[in-house]
Amino acid sequence: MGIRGLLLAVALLGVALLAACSPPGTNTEGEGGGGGGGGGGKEAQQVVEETTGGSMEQAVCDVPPPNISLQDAVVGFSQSEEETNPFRIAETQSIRDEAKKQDVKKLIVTNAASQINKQNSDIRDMLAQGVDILIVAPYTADGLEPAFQAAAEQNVPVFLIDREVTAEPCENYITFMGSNFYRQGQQAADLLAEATNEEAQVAILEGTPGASVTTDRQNGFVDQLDAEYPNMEVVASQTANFVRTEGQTVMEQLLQSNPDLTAVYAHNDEMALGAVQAIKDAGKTPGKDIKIVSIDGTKGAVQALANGEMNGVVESNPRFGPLAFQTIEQFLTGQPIPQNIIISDRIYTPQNAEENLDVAY
Ligand code: GZL
Repeated sequence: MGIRGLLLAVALLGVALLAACSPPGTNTEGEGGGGGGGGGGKEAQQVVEETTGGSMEQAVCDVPPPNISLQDAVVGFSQSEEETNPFRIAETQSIRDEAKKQDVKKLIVTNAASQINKQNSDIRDMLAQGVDILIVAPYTADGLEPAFQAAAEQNVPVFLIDREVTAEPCENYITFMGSNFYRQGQQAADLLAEATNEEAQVAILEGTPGASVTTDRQNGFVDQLDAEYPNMEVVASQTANFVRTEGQTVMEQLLQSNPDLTAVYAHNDEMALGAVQAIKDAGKTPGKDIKIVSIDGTKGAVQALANGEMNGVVESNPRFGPLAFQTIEQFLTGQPIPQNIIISDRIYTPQNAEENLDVAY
């Protein structure tokens, strides 16, 4: 193994270890502020599970870091969706908390309100304000190319969190940090199989069309049903855009058009909680008449799971602050950065929900 390979190995170990045992201060109780971002100490932190970038040569983008320290840097964070979803609240809070902890010179935060064109203009505005580094939570897999190009022209490195993009790494971004969404879909299928004794008429509430997380959570779930559960049938699948009110409205419609529905898989907790309300309004008992599984790990969903109104939740941990800034620090000090840094997520079950409520967000 050459020196570059050794450097990469050391860097990867650093990312894994530091993310796994980030100082508790980042999410210490009470620092959550804003109603989100709180939750537990170290056990709430993200844990890096795997890093991929192919061979050593592919793993290292040949992009020279700006000659600046985090403490002298202006960092821009481009958030994608409104902060009504606890995932978004916790994600932004984690970035704010860690920027403060790392004594970053200045943090600018924008919110694209679920509009890809606004996210492009948000990023351009931050570039015009002279940001040195960008952290971006992409709204959709396509559409941010103009912003990436503008950043590259100004030699501003981009770090992706939370959702992937189709644009190539290196010329557009240094690395992607996030969950394995396909596996989350598979895990949701296993949880729903457990709750329905592997026999169900399933409705799916899908996330935002065109987002990598939607595609992967859908494919993971459907592929797992096809591979393992022949008596579980998807009878309806419709987007509700990750929004609770839309989840409720779509669920109302699906209940009317599919009276034999026995199970729901929601791509996120917000839509699942909307479905819970719709099922109640229809005079049925959520968690019993109709089993419900979703993804995120918000306090609302984990509480519903503890109450028996839901049947399983796969975590998608939004607390990217420690990992994002640790990775940026490594980049600024010339260490090789893997092109994909994948975090692991826990599984909430009816048996462990109550005891894990403090980790939910
Ligand atoms: C996952 C993130 C998803 C959440 C949803 O990383 O992109 O978007 O699971 C959110 O709650 O809308």
